[in-house]
Amino acid sequence: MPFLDRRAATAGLVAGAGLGFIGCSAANERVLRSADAHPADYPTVLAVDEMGRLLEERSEGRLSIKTYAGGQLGAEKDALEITIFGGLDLTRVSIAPLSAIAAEAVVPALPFLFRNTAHMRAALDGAPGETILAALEPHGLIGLCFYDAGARSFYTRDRAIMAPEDLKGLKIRVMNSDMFVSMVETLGGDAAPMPYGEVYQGLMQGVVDGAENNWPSYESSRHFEAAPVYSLTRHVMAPEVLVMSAKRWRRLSEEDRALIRQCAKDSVPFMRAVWDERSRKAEEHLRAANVEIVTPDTQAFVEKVKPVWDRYLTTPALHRLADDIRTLGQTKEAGDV
Ligand code: GTR
Repeated sequence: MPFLDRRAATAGLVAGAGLGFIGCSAANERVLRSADAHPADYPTVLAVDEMGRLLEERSEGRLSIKTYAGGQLGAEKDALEITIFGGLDLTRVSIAPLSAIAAEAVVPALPFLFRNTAHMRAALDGAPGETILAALEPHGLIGLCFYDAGARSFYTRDRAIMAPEDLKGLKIRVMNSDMFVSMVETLGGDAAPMPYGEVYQGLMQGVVDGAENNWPSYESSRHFEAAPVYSLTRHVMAPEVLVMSAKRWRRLSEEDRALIRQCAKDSVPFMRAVWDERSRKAEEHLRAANVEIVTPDTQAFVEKVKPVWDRYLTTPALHRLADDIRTLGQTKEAGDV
């Protein structure tokens, strides 16, 4: 099934027309519209605001960014499709669902790939990160930068997940990603893809028994109210990515392209500082709230989920990319060359 279908193209037209930015009037060309599923005070939104501030300053007012937070332009899948179609200039999404358009995007979302935050940041700042961003370009998206998304853990309405077997019989909401479906099912659960904006109600009504996300999302979405058992499996560290419509990109001068790339890059350290602080605060708040937090031994999860890697690393190039990331920063054994 093509990623960009007719329904999405129509949605793009409707959203574009509604926002009044179909067409290329001078005023429209100055403001880049950016979508985000998170609320206005979430680190990803603040990061794109910061990028906009830098852009406006450095272009002396020629270019700026307006962010549409809180999913007001639709679910992430729709925002992404509209961006490819050209009805939206920028969108900030999780990298995971992008694997439907570029296979490389699955790699940083693989379970238990990154050892810790430093490892994740080093990989994304380096050659592997460049490769993944560049892989989006033939598909109508310019990958500008990665942002942090911490580690995702399972949360449920009432069952602690101490071992993969505890997922048995549970319907777990996942992002719109085949790999996530496969991961949850390989671990023994029942995967239910669902847009982020529908999860709270899904949990409340018992349509799903649980979901998985990082501390700040678990808190800001208020999912913790409906699913107050958080099991620190930390199974995925899929980063966020900021992408730009290649259609809009092609209308920019070389100079403005370079400026946009640089401003996006320069918003990353800002984002990381905001992210670290927000994660700490979210964890603190959730620990003080009525949330049961358990810490399972993750080794059984690591073992059980291994077949998922083979299922999604379908070419030698993808294997190499995953290997380059996995081995990055590992200290060499004595005798190694
Ligand atoms: C969040 C991420 C969102 C979205 C969400 C989800 O961590 O920031 O972009 O992907 O997870 O689970 O749908």
